[in-house]
Amino acid sequence: MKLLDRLFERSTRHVADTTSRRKLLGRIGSLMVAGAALPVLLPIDRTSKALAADKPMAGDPGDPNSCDYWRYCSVDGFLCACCGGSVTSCPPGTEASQVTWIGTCRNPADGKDYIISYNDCCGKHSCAQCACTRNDSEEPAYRPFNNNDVNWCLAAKSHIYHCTVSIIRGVAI
Ligand code: ABN
Repeated sequence: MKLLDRLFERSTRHVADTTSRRKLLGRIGSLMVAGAALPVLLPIDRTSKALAADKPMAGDPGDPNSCDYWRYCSVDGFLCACCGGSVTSCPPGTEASQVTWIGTCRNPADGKDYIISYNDCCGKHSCAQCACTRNDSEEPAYRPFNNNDVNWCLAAKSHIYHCTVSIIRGVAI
């Protein structure tokens, strides 16, 4: 009986010593890695950060009130710069949509391609100033995932479309 007890105790201790601790440490490690990765991987709203970071740049040629301005290469809508806002900020009383159209535009100053999001500003009736439909890379409406003729305010609190901002999200490589 004593022998059986000893055998059982030894094997239990072995399992406790090796498996559980390792597993626990492994789990803690995984949690720490996952915790660090979450803010990067989750679709967290970073619009305000991007808006704040997108200050006028050196080497940013062109007129933001004109459809020809380089950042507008894939825009479809009224320019917020002509509506009491700016290239990157919605006019007072409106709110940026979080779901957007994304384009890639070349900055003629440095020859680099930039990823631009075209957020619609919502909550006031249509601005109706500086209507631009450049739509580089856009495809017809029967290919909806590649079509820009969409009111992105449908995903915002107010569905009423006012104008569109163009925010640099990064360099395309
Ligand atoms: N994304 C601008 C827009 C708004 C309403 C309808 C068409 C396009």
